[in-house]
Amino acid sequence: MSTVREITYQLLRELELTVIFGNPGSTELPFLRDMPGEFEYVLGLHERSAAGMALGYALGTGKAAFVNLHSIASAGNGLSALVDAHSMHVPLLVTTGQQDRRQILSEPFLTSRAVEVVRPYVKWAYEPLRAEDVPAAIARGYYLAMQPPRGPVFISVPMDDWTHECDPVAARRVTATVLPDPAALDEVAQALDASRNPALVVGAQIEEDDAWPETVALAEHLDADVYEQPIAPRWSFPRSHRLFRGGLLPAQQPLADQLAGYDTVLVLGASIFLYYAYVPGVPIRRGTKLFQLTNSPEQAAAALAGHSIVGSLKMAAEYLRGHAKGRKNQASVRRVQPSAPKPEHPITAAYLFSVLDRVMPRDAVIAEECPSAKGDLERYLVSDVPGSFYSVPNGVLGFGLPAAVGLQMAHPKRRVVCPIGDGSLQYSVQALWSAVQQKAPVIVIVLQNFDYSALKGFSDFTKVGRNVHGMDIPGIDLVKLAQGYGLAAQAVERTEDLEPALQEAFRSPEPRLISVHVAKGGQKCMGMDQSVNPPNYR
Ligand SMILES: Cc1ncc(C[n+]2csc(CCOP(=O)(O)OP(=O)(O)O)c2C)c(N)n1
Repeated sequence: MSTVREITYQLLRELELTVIFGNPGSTELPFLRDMPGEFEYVLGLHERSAAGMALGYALGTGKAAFVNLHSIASAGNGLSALVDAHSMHVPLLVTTGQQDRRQILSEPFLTSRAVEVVRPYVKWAYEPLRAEDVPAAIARGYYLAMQPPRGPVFISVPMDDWTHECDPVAARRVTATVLPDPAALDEVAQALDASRNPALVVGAQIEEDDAWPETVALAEHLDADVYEQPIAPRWSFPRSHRLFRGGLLPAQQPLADQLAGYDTVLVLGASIFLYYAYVPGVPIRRGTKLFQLTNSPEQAAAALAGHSIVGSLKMAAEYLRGHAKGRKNQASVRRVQPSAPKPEHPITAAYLFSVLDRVMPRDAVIAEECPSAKGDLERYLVSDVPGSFYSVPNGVLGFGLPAAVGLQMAHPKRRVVCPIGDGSLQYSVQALWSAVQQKAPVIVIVLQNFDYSALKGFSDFTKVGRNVHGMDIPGIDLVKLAQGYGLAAQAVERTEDLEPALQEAFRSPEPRLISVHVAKGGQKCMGMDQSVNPPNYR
């Protein structure tokens, strides 16, 4: 008979989970020993980086990624990556070691209560009751993780389980497409037929459900203006398209104002709505018909207004195009192109992104984490290719760099660029080392402004004032830091050095860090200024 360990590797092979992201400890060694040749172990020097690279890899491949962390020690350190996977619908199969069952009652060294700790942020958290159940639990976790909305699952495995004997577990096929209710879609089609001026709001689930072509076709069929969900984790519509109108603001009244001119609004694959600053109002102007198509029953239940239909975005968009009347000859206004920013000293984020847009390949992949420069990035980077933009919609820093490395591993033929703040870089800085070890040629562009500009901006926005400690981060030599991890790195101070530095990075087949001294972030808070009537926390 085979052991739990052998059966598990066989199952992982069948599920094509042959890349293992992790950071090892003693409780995982009985599993990790003598790893079969076709498996690859990707070491992260901190669990936020290990699980974060898995997150990027899963986003890039569109499949589940396997993670092996170390008892509660690692589950704690990696938790913020699980939170990201939860809010971004990313299928991660996370396993951790646990102490030996035979002595666990006495709570020895490394006893883990990780299952209880991670539970709110995973679809399933489990420690099998019998060693023999471990492979079947991993299989069950995999099918659940891949079921829309996708997400992380967590399985804790006592270290003595791997040597037990157990029966084989064959991989099964479990479908993952849920058809939306056609009768409910007919109602949407009727509302669209009766509409004078409909708008679409596009969300990340369009990419999750592989629905770019169907969404573009629907928008063109309806000749509807298209907005992007607030704080978009993915771009899911061509940004240079004539119907694209830009992003929605993440606050109640300003967002309702943006959509006030439309009589019918169709949200495709996003929540209704993701807010940040508290600016009370209404979710949508009274009289506007609001519909949500979502792959998430939770988001359907949580919507503040409108009718929600649960199911595949691909199916829904296709159905609506077939059943709603087409609209033609509407005078669609082209999106106003932002003016070219001037070269200034220090370099502005706007200038940096306008140059990057000129230099980068059109199919470049962006993993973004530059809080106060996000607005400039959205304005100046243009991409019309699916799978090109990733960001976190939950405010948890530490996502960008490891996600970029994982994305680069998943996309050997595309170039991944990681524009990241000098503060944000520090939350998972060890991923620089993994980029070198994995030969993943990520281009890390650090916006070094020596402070937490986004927090200063928020303080101004909400009248908290500037008398707050812990807002400055002077004295970090990012070039030396990167070189210490084995990365080629350079600093850019002058505008005229920026373009050559970027060009050289794209020419080089290796990972590289460019630290650009940029001006401190602006006064806006996620695109909002005082005109939106922000909350006053003074
Ligand atoms: C893990 C985590 N810790 C702290 C914060 C709070 N926070 C939000 S923005 C920010 C500043 C980030 O600095 P940087 O990356 O340099 O970007 P900048 O604000 O300068 O644009 C901080 C600390 C957070 N969102 N996540």
